[in-house]
Amino acid sequence: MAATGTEQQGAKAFYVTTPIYYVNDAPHLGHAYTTVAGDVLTRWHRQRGEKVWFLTGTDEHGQKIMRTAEANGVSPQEWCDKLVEEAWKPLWEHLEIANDDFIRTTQERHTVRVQEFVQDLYDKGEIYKGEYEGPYCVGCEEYKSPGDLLDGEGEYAGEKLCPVHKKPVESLKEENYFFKLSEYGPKLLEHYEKHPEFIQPESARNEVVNIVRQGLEDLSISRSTFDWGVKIPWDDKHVIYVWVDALLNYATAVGYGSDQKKFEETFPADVHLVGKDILRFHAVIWPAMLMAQGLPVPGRVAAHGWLMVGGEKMSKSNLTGIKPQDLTSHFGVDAYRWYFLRAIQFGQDGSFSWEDFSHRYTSELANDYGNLASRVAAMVGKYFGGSLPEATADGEAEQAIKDGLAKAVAEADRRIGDELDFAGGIAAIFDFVKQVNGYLTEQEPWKVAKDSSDEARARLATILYTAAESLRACAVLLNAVMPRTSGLLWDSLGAEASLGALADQHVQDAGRWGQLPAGSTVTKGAVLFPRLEEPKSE
Ligand code: ME8
Repeated sequence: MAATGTEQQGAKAFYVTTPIYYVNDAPHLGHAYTTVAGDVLTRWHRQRGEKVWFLTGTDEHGQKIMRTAEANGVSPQEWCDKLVEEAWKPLWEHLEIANDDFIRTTQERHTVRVQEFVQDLYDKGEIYKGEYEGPYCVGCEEYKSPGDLLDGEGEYAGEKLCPVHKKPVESLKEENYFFKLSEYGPKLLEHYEKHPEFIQPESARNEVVNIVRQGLEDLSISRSTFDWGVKIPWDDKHVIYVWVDALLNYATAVGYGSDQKKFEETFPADVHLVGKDILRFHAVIWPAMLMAQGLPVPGRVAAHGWLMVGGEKMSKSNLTGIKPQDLTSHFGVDAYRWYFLRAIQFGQDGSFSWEDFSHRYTSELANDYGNLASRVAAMVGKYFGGSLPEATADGEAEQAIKDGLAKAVAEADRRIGDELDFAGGIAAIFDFVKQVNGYLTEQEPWKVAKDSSDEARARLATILYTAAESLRACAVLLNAVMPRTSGLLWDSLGAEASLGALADQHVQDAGRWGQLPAGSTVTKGAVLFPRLEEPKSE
């Protein structure tokens, strides 16, 4: 049962964010990976009965966007509007992302508050004017340390390259405003020490701690050679550095400076989900900005690995043309949402392969899970006229299923809900699916059905009830990952009539046995995971 509005009044929401993505191009598999992870995490917490806030959006300022718009002969605003409306929002809708808000950094609710934030820091003496001279990568929108650059070869011989983009960096010499980031090193280290959970995974945490230990430099927070950005309020020849502008979305979107109640009920984020490429911004610069303002810092910055293609980080330039929609049209949206979280350990890099996806789809989704659902519905139809029978002959085999379910629930809840170990949590649920399949294979209900004695009928009823009640739990546990097929299964079990909406079922309660009442109307619904068509030739 969902927690009631009164219970939740005033409580802080479990607040999760994705990065706000650059709209210089359409979203690709990498962006969808983070956003789906956020969606699964927040759906899981909603199904714990918690109040939740899930934010995503787009990062629209800076030189990269400006240059892309110029190259396409339109204004940056026109470019962003088009991409957001025609590419970004439609993809999130297609992937069934249930975000509570979508922030765009060109919105006034954001820009005005960014100016106020920066003005405040300036008034507090945290910002000073100086000169920046050094390399800058427009691809990363980041100031680089000379020591991190690569020596160019071939067409780039004699130039210094960004280690991420493998393209020449630009040499900047500008009058800039600086934030006194260097002063926050000790405070940050103290925070990391006191809150070991602040940066996830452990390897990422160590990397950040090392960077901060080596000493931080002050951060240039303005640019003066172009104007696509939020103006520095006291000096409009400068625009605010795009990362300072972007990070603040996490505050401005939840009422910073405009709706104190909403802000207090939401901020700070419990989890900032990020790719490891932008961990430093979130785990060093962002908390330092908040500390300078006397605001609370986020609970956790969780960095995941990269989706790789051909041994390199998947990016707009090396995608080999695979779009999320190419995969969803072949495998379906639910399988897409499931695959990347199931196949790649969150936090580590992973490669996508069409073969691996097809293989896992067929063995785990279609054969193990989909078949189980359709076989059970078919047998309840055939042997009991579609009315779920009562279990009156529970024995050891049934107890093993109940125990297996209790274990799967506890493990999935801990791994997905707390540890962000999506692969481990999903595996726990699918181990249970396997166990139920094994149970049916051993119990052979199709053989028991041949015997019409009372004892055999009771046995058959018990076996089918056990399998259906197990499926009831699977629908609840998999709803966060695969909302469409879980809904179909819920319908096929006739569960809504007695238990209510699937999204209102609490995950931590999914193991309580006996929830699906005898007499429920079980129908053979749509096939959950149809057989795949011939794989496309690549
Ligand atoms: O960095 N594998 O935006 P961005 C996994 N605007 N995830 C990937 C990926 C890959 N190959 N490629 C991209 C920005 N991502 C800034 C963020 S936040 C205040 C500002 C995902 O469009 C991953 O989440 O370059 C990564 O961190 C993000 O997209 C970068 O998106």
